[in-house]
Amino acid sequence: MIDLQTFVETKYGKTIQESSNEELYYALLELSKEASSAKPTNASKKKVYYISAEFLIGKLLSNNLINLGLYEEVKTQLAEAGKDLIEIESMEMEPSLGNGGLGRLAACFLDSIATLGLNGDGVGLNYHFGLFKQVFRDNQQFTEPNDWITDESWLNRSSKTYQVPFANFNLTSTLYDIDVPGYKTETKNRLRLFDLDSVDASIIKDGIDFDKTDILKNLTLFLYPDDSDRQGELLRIFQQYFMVSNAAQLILDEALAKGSNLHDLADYAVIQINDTHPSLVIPEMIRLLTERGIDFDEAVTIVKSMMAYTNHTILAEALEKWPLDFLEEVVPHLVPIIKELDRRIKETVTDSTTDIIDESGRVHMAHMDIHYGYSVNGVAALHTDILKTSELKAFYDLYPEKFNNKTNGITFRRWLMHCNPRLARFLDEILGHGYHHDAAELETLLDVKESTLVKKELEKIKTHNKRKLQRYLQAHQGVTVNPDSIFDIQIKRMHEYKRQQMNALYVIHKYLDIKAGNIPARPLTVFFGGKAAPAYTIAQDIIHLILCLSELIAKDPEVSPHLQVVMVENYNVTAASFLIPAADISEQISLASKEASGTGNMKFMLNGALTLGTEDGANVEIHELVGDENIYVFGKDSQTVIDLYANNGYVARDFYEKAAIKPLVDFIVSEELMALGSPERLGRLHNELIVKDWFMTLLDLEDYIVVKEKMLADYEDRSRWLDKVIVNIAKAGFFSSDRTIAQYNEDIWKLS
Ligand code: 26V
Repeated sequence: MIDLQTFVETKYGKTIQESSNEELYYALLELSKEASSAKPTNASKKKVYYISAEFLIGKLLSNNLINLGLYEEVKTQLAEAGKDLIEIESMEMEPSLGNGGLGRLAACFLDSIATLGLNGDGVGLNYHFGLFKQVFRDNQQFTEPNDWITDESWLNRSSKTYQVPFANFNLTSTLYDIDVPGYKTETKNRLRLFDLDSVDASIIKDGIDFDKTDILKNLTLFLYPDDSDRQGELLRIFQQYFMVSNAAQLILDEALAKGSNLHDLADYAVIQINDTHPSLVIPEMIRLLTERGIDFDEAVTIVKSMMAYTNHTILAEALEKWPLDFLEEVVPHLVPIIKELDRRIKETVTDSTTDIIDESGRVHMAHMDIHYGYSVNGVAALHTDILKTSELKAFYDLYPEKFNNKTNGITFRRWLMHCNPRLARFLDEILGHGYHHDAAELETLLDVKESTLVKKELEKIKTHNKRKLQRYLQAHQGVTVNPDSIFDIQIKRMHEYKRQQMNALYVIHKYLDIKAGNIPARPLTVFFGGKAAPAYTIAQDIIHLILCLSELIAKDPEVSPHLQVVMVENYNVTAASFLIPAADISEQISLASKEASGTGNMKFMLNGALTLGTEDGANVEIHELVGDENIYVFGKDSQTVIDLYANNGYVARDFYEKAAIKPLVDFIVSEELMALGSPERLGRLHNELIVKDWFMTLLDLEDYIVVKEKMLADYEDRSRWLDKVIVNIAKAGFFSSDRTIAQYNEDIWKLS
């Protein structure tokens, strides 16, 4: 039992009531840190190191209080003094140590690894300004540094430092730890973030620009600094090597301390390589082992038995290939090792498409991972199938035994208990607490499917969450939304394959329909949220279109009572935790075959939204679980899309010429929109959709509109809609990251 009153009085010499929200935040930060630092770390022999460029952890206060078992007490004691935990948590800065799904998955996994009592740490970098902060001006995205590190924070500076050798200098790292307490567990794990003391924010000019050559000052400033030029690419290599050299040294240290003789290193450590950003850990570990007296052949054997690789995307742009001469310039000591690893493959494998170093001298990081790791996994059933039969077929033919699927998951601590406490409490009332530790038990909700009382309560909870989102948006963006409207939400990184532009074309359809006198049964609010990479012009153009549509509609008194478009500024984990519980419609409309899994789709389902989606990624598994009745599926399937790419079979213009499509696309360059926006941006997007449309927006547009209209009509039968909601919540248990992590452990890590 904690006594918050005494704690606050000792710290500030005043009562809870007299303290400001900021003071209370810092008191709770200290209290939570004390509670987790009192927990021992897991002492078992073998440990997993989840190395990742991203950990999108979000604010930690509520989550840590939940996991430490302090949440209810703290909330009650604050409420007794007239204070609100949500407002107190709003004082916390959100770390932006990630970009999207890959980073958020890593954060969910850390929570589940700790909760299952497994021995495992995350290892990454402590970017001082993370990914950029997004601001909107003139209906466009601008980028600013996200200054998230405050004097007091979750970071604990440790005394560990390592020397990291580069071509022209050595760097000395500093290690920061963030404790990761599991949900009601005895032990804790940690997120280990390496940093460099000499990094200097004063070199940042004009938004997020800085001197890319000044490595001592820039190394850990930003996640994914612009790599559209040579200096930018070199900086990425500096960052990646700094991350993995530190990680490898830490792993060796910890194994030695536990009694490893290095020959048996694989009994002490397994490394999960999260996408290709950490792939240099393979040659680096070989280098460090040989430096410590292990001969090269044995070092290769050891490394081969401890590296496991996860692929998170089949998009060519994200499959990293570093020119050998770039590596020569930054980390020359790794080059002979990489060349030897490549030589050994070329000696035994005739298929040159699996080479590590290709004819143009580029090093394919994923190829190195697959040849020199013992496990390769995809992140949803369809994605793993596509890897085996298409993208990585040559590798699957070589090593079928290495390939396995691990369908992604989400932590229910954050994505139910924290973000939707009303729903969590209601589920506790009708189901008990069993599902907290075994999410599959959610399925017993099906027993009360017919209950009108349950439906009424779910309806009430949804309205409550819509109001909560309404207040959040009012406070943060000055936007007023209508909680009596249908909330239709698409939140994710901006990318053509995710097809936010298709949703925008739907908005145009709806706008024109209302203008033509077809008034919808109920108002619709379409929410978007997502950042566009600064060098990705078309993604910025799509944001521009959405913002222009938002303004056009808001200013049109004929349309605005029935339709609203909201582009949420600086979409992040905090915004997601307000948006997801308020959603009626979950937009998962990627071009089939392109979204490896998606995890937002799982969060929406758990929070009682229905999916409007293509047969892509984990949508396929959601569809299988809930059945045809309880999901809205449209569009061409992945095989059709793969064949279209193979045969060059898609011609955007043929679709554009259709009577139902042309007016929608042409509206992008209509007088109305051009008056609000940039003719250059709108014109470029319009042209792109007609002459290229690489991600086949127009292919599925008509089907999308038909199915979305059906969905909106179905919404009006509240009882049947709520039947579907119940099935979705009940079946969401499969997507708990506790299940995913149990499978990683069972099949790959094999920790005790
Ligand atoms: C993307 C970008 C784009 C901006 C510039 C830098 C950069 C670096 C890497 C990437 C690759 C991101 C890979 C990724 O986030 N994949 C997502 O992983 C999720 C978790 O497995 C999965 O649910 C999503 O479908 C997949 O897109």
